[in-house]
Amino acid sequence: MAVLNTEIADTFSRIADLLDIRGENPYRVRAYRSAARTIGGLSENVSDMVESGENLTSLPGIGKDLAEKARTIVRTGALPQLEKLREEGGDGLIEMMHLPGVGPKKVKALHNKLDISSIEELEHAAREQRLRILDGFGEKTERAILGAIARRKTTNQRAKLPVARQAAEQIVRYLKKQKGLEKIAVAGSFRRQVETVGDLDILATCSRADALMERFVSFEDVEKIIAKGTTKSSIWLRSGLQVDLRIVPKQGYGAALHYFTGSKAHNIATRKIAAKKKMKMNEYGVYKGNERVAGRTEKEVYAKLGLRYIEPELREDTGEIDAARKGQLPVLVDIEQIRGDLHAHSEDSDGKHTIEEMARAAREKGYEYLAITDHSKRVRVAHGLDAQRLQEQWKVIEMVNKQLKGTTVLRGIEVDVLEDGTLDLPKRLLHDLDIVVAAVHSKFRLSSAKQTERIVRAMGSGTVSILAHPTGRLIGERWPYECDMERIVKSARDEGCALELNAHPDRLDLAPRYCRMAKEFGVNIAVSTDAHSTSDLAYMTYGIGQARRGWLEAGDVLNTRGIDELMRSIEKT
Ligand code: DGT
Ligand code: CA
Ligand code: CA
Repeated sequence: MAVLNTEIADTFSRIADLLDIRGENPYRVRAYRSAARTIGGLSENVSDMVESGENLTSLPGIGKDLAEKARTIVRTGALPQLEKLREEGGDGLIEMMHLPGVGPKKVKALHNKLDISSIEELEHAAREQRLRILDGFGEKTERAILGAIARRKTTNQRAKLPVARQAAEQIVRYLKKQKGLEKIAVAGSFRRQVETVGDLDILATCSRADALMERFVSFEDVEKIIAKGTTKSSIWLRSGLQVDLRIVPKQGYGAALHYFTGSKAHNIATRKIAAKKKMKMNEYGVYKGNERVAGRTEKEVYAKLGLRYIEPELREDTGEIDAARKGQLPVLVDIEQIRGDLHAHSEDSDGKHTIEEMARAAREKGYEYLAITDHSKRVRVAHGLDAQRLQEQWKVIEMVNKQLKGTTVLRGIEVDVLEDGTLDLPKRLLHDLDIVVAAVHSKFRLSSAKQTERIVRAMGSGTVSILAHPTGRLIGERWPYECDMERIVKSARDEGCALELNAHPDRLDLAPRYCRMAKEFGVNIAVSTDAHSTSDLAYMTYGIGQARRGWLEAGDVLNTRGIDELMRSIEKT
C-alpha cells in the first residue's frame, strides 16, 4: 500500500515521455504507455499484489521486464531507470511538460528542433519569438507559455520558514476547534525543519472526518481549493503555499506521521530494514504477514525495526539509521538550553532599537547575555562604527549593565573582513572588546583559493571569536561564495575560533553538513540571530532547527554555556 498505483503509472508514463523525446524505439515507448494505462486503471492495488506474491505478468500489456520494474517501484519507492533519465537532462524536460498547455509532443518538438531542455531556455526562446517557426506553435502559444512560466514562478517558490510557520500555526489552531479532533501534527519538510518548505503536510485523526475536511477547505486564507476528498484535501493559500490535510485512522497515526514526515530517502531506508526483518511497512503500520505489529506511535514503529526513536531533523538518510541501531544518536541541542545571543545590532549601525531596548528584550527571554555587534566603518550603508563611535558605545553598555539585573550586555563588533583578509578596525581596539564577530560583506566573487585565504587570514589575526555567516548565502537570492570549507573549519580549530550558525531565516548559514564537519573537528558553533530589532531575537528557533539538522548537541553550541564558561571559551591570548 505504500506505493500507489498512480505513482507506478506516473513513473512509467514519464519514462515513455522521456524515451519518446529522445527518439528511442517507438515499440518500447508504446509498451511503457500501455503499462501505465493498465496500472492506472486497475482496481486492485499493485503493491498488495506484489506483497502477496501474485504474478503481475497476468495483467494485460505487462511483460516480465515491466513486472520486475513495477516490483522495484513497490519495494523502493523509485525506479533507477527514471532517476538516470532525469539525471541525463530529463528533469528539465519533465518540468516543461508540467507547464499547462505543454505536453510531451510539444516538448519533443522543442527539444529536437530547437535544442531546448529546460524552462529557462524555453522562456528565453519564447521571449525572442523563436518558437513560432515550429509546427503547431504560434504567437499565441508563445504568450501562453510565457504566462505559464510567470505563474509558475509566483506559485512554485518554496516558502521560507517564517511564512510556513505562521501558516502552520494558524491552520492547526483553526482545525483544533473542530469537535472530534484528536491528534494533529504538521509533518513533511516543515517538521524536519528544512530551510525552505515546498508545501505543508498536515495529519489528523478525527471522529468527524467530513466536518474536519469541510472546515479545512473553508479556512479564511484559501485562495483556491485544489482537491477535496474524504481522507485527503489540498488547498492553496493566498501566500502561494500549498497545504495538504490527510485524515488517518488512529491505530495507524504513528506510521502515517512517520511516512509523511519523510524524508523520502529516510522512508526508503526504513522500509528496507522492515523487508530484511520479513515485515512490511507503509503509511498504515508495520506488518508481519497480515498482522499489524506497530503503527500507533512513531516510537513503536522504530522499535519494531530495532531502532531508537529518531528525531525528525535527522531523518535524511545521512547516517541516522546506523546511529539509531547502535544507540549512538546525538542528544540534539534544544532551544531551552540557549543562554544568550552573540550577534545583534543596535540603532548605532543598522538596527532599529537602542542597546538598552535590545538588552531588555534579551532579559525578557531569560538570556544571561547579549552581545551588541554593530557593523564596522567599512559597511557604510549600515552606518558602520569607527573606533571613536565604538568606544562611545562602551560607555552606554556600561550604564545599561549597571541598571539591568540578570542579563549582561557584551561589548562586541561585527568587524568587516577586507578583501585581503585584514580587519576593518585596529587590533588593539578589537583586543579590548568582549567578543569579535568577523564577517565578509563584499567581494563575493573571489576565486575559491582567494576567498579561503582571505577568511583564514582574518581568523588568524588573533582577535576573532566567531566567523559570522560563514558561506554568505542568502536563501533564494545569493549562492554561497566559493571557498574551501574544510580548510576554514580546520583553521577555526587551530585558531580557537567558533563558527556562527546565523539563525536569520533568509540566511540559515552554516548549512547542516558543515555543522557536522565543524563538530567532527571540535569547532564550536554559535547559534546567533543577527537581530536588527527586538523581535528578531525570536529567529533563534530557526537557528536551533538547523543546528539540530546538523546533529549538534548542547556541548557543541557556544551559547548554551553560562557567561563565565563562555568568556573562557572565547578568550584570546
Ligand atoms: P517539500 O514539501 O518539497 O518541502 O518536501 P517534503 O519532504 O515535505 O515532501 P512532500 O510534501 O512531497 O511529501 C511529504 C512526505 O511524504 C515526504 O517527506 C516523504 C513522503 N513521501 C512523499 N512521496 C513519497 C514517495 O514517493 N515515496 C516515499 N517513500 N515517501 C514519499
Ligand atoms: Ca511537504
Ligand atoms: Ca505534500
